[in-house]
Amino acid sequence: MISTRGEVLIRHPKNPIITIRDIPAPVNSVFNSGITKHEGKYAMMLRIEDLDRKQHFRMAWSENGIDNWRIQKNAIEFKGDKELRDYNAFYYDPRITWMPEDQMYYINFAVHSDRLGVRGGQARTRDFESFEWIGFGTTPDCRNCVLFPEKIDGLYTRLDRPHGKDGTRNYIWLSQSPDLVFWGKSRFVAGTREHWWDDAYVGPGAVPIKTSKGWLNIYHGVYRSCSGMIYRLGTMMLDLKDPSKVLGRCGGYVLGPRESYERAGDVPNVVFTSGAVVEDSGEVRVYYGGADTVMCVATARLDDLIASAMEYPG
Ligand code: M1P
Repeated sequence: MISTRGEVLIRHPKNPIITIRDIPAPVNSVFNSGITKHEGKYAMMLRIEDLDRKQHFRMAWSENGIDNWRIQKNAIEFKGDKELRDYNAFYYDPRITWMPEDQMYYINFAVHSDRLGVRGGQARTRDFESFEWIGFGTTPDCRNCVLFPEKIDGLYTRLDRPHGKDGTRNYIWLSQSPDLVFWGKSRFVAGTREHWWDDAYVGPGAVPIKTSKGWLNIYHGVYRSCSGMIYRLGTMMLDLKDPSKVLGRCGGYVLGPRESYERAGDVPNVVFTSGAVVEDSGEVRVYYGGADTVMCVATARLDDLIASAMEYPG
């Protein structure tokens, strides 16, 4: 195994924890899946790419969040999804936010139409048995929408990542809504850093984690190398009352592609997170896709992630 010295996140020795061999159907890949805990079990919403390159979501359940995943046979269907179907799109990168005040899990995901562009899709569930389409939360082109787990100033609040038609200005923004229908109060949060590991794109990753120092945002940053993009994970700390304000940001990345399952796959050199679980012990498990092909997990102490996010002042 290659040394992880210098990275805050430590890979689990059982990585990759889910591959296509675990899926009870012929599929191309399983990666960038959402994660939460429900009734004491780890609930993962798998992003699966089929052999024809269509995508679907499926639930997977595990007692320990590492192995023995029970994978649902059928693709998730969203009730009332005519608007989604009419968009003639494929969808991907689900993020799951538990919102205690609504007693509801919200699911944010990217909805991509070749003709019209990519938008933020929104759905909800209470039990992971029936799912309801809420509606689009953005116009094109915007993805990587992640809902905070509580309202801020009485408003639903999300991070997202609009981008220019030419693939530029891939920056993290924040928007708020009274009802998940009307979104506004949009503010810039953080951009790329020239000549750093996150110099080409940045995008929100896991659902923000509330800490004593602020909202911990585990994000992905992309470096444009001579032989293609390299996707890595970093941390930043956002103000609790106004999360558009960056209090701190990591210097070095906290996880980058090093192992073969991160280096080789459909898209090489990618680690990409759509969710993390904070354990009572103070450990954070960051679930991530490797090379757009497999699912993996890496862990760190919450305190160490907080320290990394405060390395440079915002
Ligand atoms: O192929 C790498 C990643 O490319 C996209 O990332 P971003 O949203 O930053 O442009 C997404 O399609 C993501 O799923 C994928 O892992």
